Amino acid sequence: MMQSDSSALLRQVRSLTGRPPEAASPRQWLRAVVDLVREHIGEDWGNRVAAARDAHEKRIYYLSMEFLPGRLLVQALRNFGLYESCQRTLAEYGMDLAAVADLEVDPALGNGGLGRLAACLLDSMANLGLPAYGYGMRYDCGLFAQDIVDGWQVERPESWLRYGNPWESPRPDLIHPVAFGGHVVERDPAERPRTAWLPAGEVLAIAYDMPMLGYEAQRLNTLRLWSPSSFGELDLHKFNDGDHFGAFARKNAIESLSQVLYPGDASPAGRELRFKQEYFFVSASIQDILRRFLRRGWPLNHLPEHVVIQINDTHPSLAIVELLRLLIDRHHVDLEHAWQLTRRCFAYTNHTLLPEALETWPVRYFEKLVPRHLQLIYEVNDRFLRDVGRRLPNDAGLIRRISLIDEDGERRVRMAHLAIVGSRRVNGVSKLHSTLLQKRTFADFAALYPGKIINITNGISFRRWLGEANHDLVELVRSRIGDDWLHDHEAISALAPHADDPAFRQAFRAVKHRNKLRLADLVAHDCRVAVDPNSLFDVHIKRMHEYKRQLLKLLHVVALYDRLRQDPEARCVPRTVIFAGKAAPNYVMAKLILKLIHEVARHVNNDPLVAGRVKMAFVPDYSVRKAQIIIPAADLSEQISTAGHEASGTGNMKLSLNGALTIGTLDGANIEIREAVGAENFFTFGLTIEEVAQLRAEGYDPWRYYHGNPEIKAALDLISSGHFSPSTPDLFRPIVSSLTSGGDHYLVLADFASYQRCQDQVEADYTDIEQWTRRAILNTASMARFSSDFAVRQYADLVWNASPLEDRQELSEVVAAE
Ligand code: NBG
Repeated sequence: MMQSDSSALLRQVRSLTGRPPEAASPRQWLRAVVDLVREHIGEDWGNRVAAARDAHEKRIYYLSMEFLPGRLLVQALRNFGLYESCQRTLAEYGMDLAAVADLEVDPALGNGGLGRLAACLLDSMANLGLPAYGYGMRYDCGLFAQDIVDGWQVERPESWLRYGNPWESPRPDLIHPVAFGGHVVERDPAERPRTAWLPAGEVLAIAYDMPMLGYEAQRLNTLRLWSPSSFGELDLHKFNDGDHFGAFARKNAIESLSQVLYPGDASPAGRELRFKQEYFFVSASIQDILRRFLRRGWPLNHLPEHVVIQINDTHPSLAIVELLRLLIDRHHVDLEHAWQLTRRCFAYTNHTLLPEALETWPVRYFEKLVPRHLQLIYEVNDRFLRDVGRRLPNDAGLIRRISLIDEDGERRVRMAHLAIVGSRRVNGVSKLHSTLLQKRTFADFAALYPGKIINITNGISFRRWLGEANHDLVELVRSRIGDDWLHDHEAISALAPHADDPAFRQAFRAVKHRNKLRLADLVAHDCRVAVDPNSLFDVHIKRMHEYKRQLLKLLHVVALYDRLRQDPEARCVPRTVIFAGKAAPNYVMAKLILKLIHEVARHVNNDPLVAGRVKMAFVPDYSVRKAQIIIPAADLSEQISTAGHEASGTGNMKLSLNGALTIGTLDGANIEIREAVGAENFFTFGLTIEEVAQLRAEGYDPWRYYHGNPEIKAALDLISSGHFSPSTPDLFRPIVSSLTSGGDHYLVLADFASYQRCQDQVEADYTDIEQWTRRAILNTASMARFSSDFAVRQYADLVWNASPLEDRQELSEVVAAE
């Protein structure tokens, strides 16, 4: 840092506090350091760089209900080369930069993989010099914070904005009105447009911008989050009449729009609120995209050459209809042409194989809230179905299956169908997932539009998931192969030969050990459990869901516990099992499983018969921050979903990159990871997707496994006997029933024996620590194709038709010239 940076920092502190730096609190220092970075970013730095590039360039718009950017400060300081010098300046005032940076809030604006993927892709777009904007919602509370009270999940509002978000720039100058309700009228035939939507009211959307920095700060992109404005929304008459609550009714209604991500959808009001949120954020985004485009004075005909809108799962698919509507109603483009333009702008990524997760919305909501959009959906559907009828006249059920409207029961709009029909490309997120989309979920569409559904396997940012999460490993890797892999993913492969060097292996193990100590501290602090860093760290971290099979892992632990209690002399590799993940607030079974994890942990951790051999911990309130501590410390990565259910997984990639070996089913991206690291460096178990289908078709009977496998029986009996819940012995019966009389939908029992055998192999292999380390290093070295830089290159090539900046030099020259 230049002298000037140090004085700029001190100036920031003084102006923030109005007092000398000695008096500043750590939080004030945090703010000052962020402000220093922001000074470096400069006010419209990103715009200047973008403008300097080819004026005809395409902009990539990434629309997502979720973003999990994680903390930004440390990476930003390193990007600008400010870390060490800030550290020195702070130290002069008795402050520790790491401790100060630790106060940065981790925005919980997402649920899991989908939101984190959005952040990794934005990171890579910035790294590759693609001019991109993320668009999303600025939730006041995001997803809930997870407390654990007596082993139960208790949700609490995540008030991440309590101390403000130092990164964001509010843009009160950038406001778009979002209309709701009312009705549509036909106008005089001579008038254009023929139809007018007379909404009942509107809500103003205000932009809040956050910087997304590329590697070494060469490039800046923007994440723009929308918040509804309730400014001045007070009914003064009511207030003065003494109705102090009623006076705020409208203000409250507006603010509820952005309170939380995924408001509970068990109630009709909750469902409607989600629908409103989706419309609110896409309407503001599309208006903003059009504003930016039209500012250049280009004709709307050229829209698809300059605008590509990637929608992250179906949540934003109303954006398609919103663009169509604005083209027709505001810009007087005729429907046919507007639809052609719209379809060429959009691309859709699907992220799920669970049919119940494919969003549909009752037609009723559209009638009530966005009647003009419904009219347009009908128009589009009509054309689409006529075209289908012409092209495939002999498939009687096809029209019903493929229609944008589901006519069975209450009429609903199928958002995924809308997204497919309204996009130029659709992609799945792993090879298996994309194949299943083509062959199963969207087979009709695949037949209708050959080549439209493609695969782009997910990726992760190496800068975040190795660069920031695992500093010690970065230093070690740098000492051997440099750090080009931070921006050039292929370069990580150069690590492979070092797996054969005993000195390197030893150093690699030492790093892992330090990371395990760091995790042990977190576990001691958060879970009040002491764990042994010399034990095998076995990690299952992801959303709580039955298909992800936390239960399979748990049954394995219960069986092991039982085995050790029966035979205290039995040999076993000391193991620490770590879980983390949130359960959806209405998902009763997932919450009960979470409780069982805690009760099993309580028993296992306190039973002298198993002491020193198995420990369990559930790290509460999983977040990007905690993932960055858990992942680098893992030895074994649990990726054990029932084959055919996990679209991809990205945790699997992060864990491999950090040198954990995977135990996994042939599901999602596991298949490609196994291919990349070599089957010999991956523990494979369980039914394949074909076997799953076959077993289900034959009529799967979990009782056969219960009666046929004494260990399964013993484990389940232990749970249903109330062993883990002595004061409420029946508490966990529903879990056991779901695995037996309930049909065990996710085939936990069917895969148990194979899983257990595989775990025995894990233990045997872990005793040969040299070989294990070698395999761990090969995992790290084989991850090139799972870099989000690689994924973004594929999006650019196959979907966006946009070119990354190949030559970093070129960009620095542009920056310097500006
Ligand atoms: C999730 C899948 C994961 C996948 C991420 C990112 C949703 C709807 N889907 O398997 O379950 O890795 O998306 O693609 O959150």
